[in-house]
Amino acid sequence: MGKSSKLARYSAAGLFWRGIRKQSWPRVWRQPAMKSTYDVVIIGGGVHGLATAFYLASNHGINDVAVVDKAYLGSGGSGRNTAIVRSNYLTPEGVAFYDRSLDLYNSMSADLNINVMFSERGHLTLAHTDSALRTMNWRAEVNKLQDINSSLIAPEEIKKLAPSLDISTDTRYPILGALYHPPGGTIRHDAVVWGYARAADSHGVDLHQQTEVLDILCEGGEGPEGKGAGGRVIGVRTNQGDIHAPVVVNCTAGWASQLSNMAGVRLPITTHPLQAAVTEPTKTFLPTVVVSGSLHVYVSQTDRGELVFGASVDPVATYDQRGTLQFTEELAGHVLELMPGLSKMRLMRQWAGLCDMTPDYSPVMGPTQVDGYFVDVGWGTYGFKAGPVSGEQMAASVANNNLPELIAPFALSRFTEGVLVGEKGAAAVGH
Ligand code: PYC
Repeated sequence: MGKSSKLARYSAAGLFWRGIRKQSWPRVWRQPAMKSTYDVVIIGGGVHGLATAFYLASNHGINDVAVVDKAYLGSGGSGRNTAIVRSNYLTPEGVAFYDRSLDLYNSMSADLNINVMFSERGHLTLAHTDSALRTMNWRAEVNKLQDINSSLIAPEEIKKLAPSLDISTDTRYPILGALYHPPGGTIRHDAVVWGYARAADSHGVDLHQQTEVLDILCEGGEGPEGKGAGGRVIGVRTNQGDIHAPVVVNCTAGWASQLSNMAGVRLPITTHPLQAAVTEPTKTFLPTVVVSGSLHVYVSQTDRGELVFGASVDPVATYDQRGTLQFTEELAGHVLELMPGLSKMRLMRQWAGLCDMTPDYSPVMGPTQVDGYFVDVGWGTYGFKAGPVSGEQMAASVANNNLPELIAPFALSRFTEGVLVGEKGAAAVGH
């Protein structure tokens, strides 16, 4: 297609006429037939899986790659999160890792040629108790040592940044201070999925939706069917047929441990739903992201004016993704303690996603005891913000069959070696 007709096809006017004439839209990525063999199969078509595919192709020249997803791209955690990004973690390992992700998010619109609507609006984590203040101070010091812009601020400064917060001292949970992290913010999560999908596709990666993995095929392992330690992966069985591949990467959230069992690799994960909700749109009045651990709530306002709320994970481990009235009631009560002026706002809808929680609130990444089987799992409530760096590092791990320095602390072996990366004090809200 010539340059001018391509322009006509994608220009605003071109798209407008296409819309009103009800012409079909150009496909953003191909729908290739599934081959029986690939060099690498990635399970999970969310940000992590797509980013891993993209960096495998773009950084390492490995493009005989299939990404398979049992539903549609971005249908799991990537489309259900509250789109918050930040790097103000508690452990030096966590800070370095999430900071690299923020770097990649910062240049993503240019790198992937798609507007991901990164809004670097600042991030406030409120402290309502002396012990929370101590933790925020601790985080601020760890952050500063790694050159992360993060500091403890007093209620008066908080009020300037988020005027709708009630900073009076006679509330049940008075606001005593906050960890302020100016580089934090929000990003349009769907755009991130679409950007990576389109970029991976343009490098020759095959994206297969509606393709569910039913088994991971192995040989030589000590367990039944050649699975488990000492074995090697030889492919996957899907509802669309078998794929032979010497490398399989598990980039799933929600069912990560069940899939891993298919390779005979047990993961220390329990799965809990996390619920979120959105209000009707209003004028912009909340310029930052606000998180309260004690009140189990975080909130930001979208460019459309809606408030997006999230909570802690539900207390019971389950794969059920239904919303509950208990969540809505608790959320409303807690939000009104923080911002009493919102009492007339209406909630429009709520949803849930699945969070794979590990004992130390850090992910599990890299090779496993089954040769060729890699994991990028255990993403708890922090998976979206880690998508780019995970893709970059997992691609390097697969390409070089090693554990890159940035993700070495998150190896599965840490649970047997007892070297945990305790991130609970910085993992979103009190869980
Ligand atoms: O860790 O920043 C976070 C977060 C936000 C929403 C869920 N987790």
